[in-house]
Amino acid sequence: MTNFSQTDYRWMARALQLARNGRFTTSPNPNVGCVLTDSAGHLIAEGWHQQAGGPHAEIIALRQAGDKARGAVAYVTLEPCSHFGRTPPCAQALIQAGVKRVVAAMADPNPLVAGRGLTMLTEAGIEVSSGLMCEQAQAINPGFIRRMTQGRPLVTLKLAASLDGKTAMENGHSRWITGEKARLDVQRHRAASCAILTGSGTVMLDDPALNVRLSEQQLGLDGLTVRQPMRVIVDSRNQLNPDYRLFSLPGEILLANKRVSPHLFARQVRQWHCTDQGSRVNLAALMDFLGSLGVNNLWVESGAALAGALLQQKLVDKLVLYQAPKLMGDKAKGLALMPSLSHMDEAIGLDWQDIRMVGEDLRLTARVCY
Ligand code: AOF
Ligand code: ZN
Repeated sequence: MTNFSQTDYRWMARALQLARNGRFTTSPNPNVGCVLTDSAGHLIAEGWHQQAGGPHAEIIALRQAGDKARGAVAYVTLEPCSHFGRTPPCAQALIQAGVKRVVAAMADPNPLVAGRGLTMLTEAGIEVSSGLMCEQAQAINPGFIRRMTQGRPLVTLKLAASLDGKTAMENGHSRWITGEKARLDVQRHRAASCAILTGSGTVMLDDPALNVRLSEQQLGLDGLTVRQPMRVIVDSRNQLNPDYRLFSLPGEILLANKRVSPHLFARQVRQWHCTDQGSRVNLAALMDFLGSLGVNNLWVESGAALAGALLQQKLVDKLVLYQAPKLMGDKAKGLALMPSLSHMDEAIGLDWQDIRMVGEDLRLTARVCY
């Protein structure tokens, strides 16, 4: 186990801070930050990865440093890459620049890299250490890590309910349970997601846009454009037609249905079919498919039926529940449709991660424990 100095912690903390700047723009790539210092621990240059296809964090920092990179220490939040992807390997660039020491927070879970970057650097005579602030680094890229290790996105289910856990009146009326600040918070979550999932029931009831309506300025994006997450609609009974609002708004759409629709959808709408024995869309297969498309973070905004199905099939990793200071009564509808249970040990357990107020509402974040 390497002994890291105070200076090492300081600069890795800065690299992590830089990496987080990429949270609205890097996918399918991870968020990565890099700091270059001289051997006395003075800052030379810094960089963060902005967009897939663009330069990696190390390259931005190296370009900024120029000749000063010779003999420098590089702090990177992810192991430098060793492969030719959309861009050439960063490990080679660090070697060529004459960097003396590389400190990485964690190995790259991408099987194309997976330790090879660190080996490449070591073999070139560079002093290499890994694992500094590893937990914090992992917390920046949970979706990327999930997709690289399991081929599926990290799935977050968003729910909005009253204090008594109700999401809609008996007649289906549900607008608006939570306040404006909570809805703005949802917009930020959408913006940080690669795709948004809902069901045909929600589309037919609410005719939602399911897009990001925040500006570059609101997201703090300097010189970058807001990305519209892919919208994924589960339509097991082929009930949808192109007249719903979301189909005419810009951005990619994946329609997961039973068979090719007889309707003519716009070109940005792709149809995908894989049903299970009950002839419903096979949700596990859908997750694998989304993984293959490069979806790291999937944000679900659905009704109780799809929410219940995803929970029962153990496909939800995280819950974000906005809870309004309202009581809707026992006739109103609940959060997730599930079969009747008879013992407490059959209930789905949660592990609270964060509780805070967002405007007048509560926001509860929990990990789902199956
Ligand atoms: C790094 N630094 O800043 C990033 C890395 O297609 P490419 O060339 O952009 O490569 C993408 C892969 O490179 C990505 O899946 C991940 O393994 C790594 N990302 N690596 O050294 C960076 N963004
Ligand atoms: Zn790289």
